[in-house]
Amino acid sequence: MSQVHAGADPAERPDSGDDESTTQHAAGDAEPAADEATGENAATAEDAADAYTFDDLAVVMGTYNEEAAIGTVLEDIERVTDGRAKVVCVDGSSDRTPEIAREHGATVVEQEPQGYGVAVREAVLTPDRPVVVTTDCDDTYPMEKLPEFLELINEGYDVVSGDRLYHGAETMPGFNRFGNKAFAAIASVLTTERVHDTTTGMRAYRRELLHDIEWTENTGLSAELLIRPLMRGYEIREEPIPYGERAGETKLDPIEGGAAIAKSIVKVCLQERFR
Ligand SMILES: Nc1nc2c(ncn2[C@@H]2O[C@H](COP(=O)(O)OP(=O)(O)O)[C@@H](O)[C@H]2O)c(=O)[nH]1
Ligand SMILES: [Mg+2]
Repeated sequence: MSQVHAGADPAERPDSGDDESTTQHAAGDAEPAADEATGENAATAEDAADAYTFDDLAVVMGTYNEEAAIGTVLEDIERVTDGRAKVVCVDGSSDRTPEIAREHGATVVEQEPQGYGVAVREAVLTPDRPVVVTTDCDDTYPMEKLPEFLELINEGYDVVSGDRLYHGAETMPGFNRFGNKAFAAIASVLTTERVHDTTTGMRAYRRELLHDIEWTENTGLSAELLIRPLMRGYEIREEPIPYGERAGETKLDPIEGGAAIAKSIVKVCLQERFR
């Protein structure tokens, strides 16, 4: 069984009431994941030569009428990665979003708007780079964390998942915050691993994993992208991230979307359990 590794001391977690509620952080368990506390298995100088750089990184996103945010998001990626990350936008917009994306050198895949997961599945499968990072195109996710996400992949993790709830996610609408905590609780019970944020839009993945697993969910794709690898024994790391104020309007209806996500979590967990 794989373990979810916490990116910060679980004891310091603001919402941690007791030991049971904390993310496990196992020392000396199966390589290749390094243990942050001890530095065990940390990359050696020899490994560093094979380490992935920004030239191996793609940052991908679904974009749907995000002209209020896309300029900032793409500039942040460019600045943080020295313009070396490949950017893929799967776009269903009727505004200037795709033009702005092209002006910034992004690859734009045009697609009728069919929901979050249809776009993001296409986005994660498009680039031929070995490390793929997802983000929303709404300026809520910290592109400044890209170097750390890449570093954690270099340490051996298969998935690095940005945990918005660790720092409180004050900018998230209260209903969504409640829902996200509930999703994490349900997923933790069904996977028997403590996870803290199942619907985050910011994660890094090894490319092979994205192609080795069949993805079936739409609104629930983000949860699926965490749960299937977790239940198949991949090494997962949850890394605390700040979560910003959204630029532009949300594209997901909280009630309809929330119900779809809950359904996806139960379905995917049961499928993985009995596969
Ligand atoms: N291409 C495409 N992108 C979408 C669609 N639905 C949502 N998105 C994008 O997916 C990302 C997540 O949506 P968002 O509104 O931020 O959801 P929230 O974070 O739950 O509020 C954003 O970048 C949206 O533009 C869609 O149907 N097609
Ligand atoms: Mg968003």
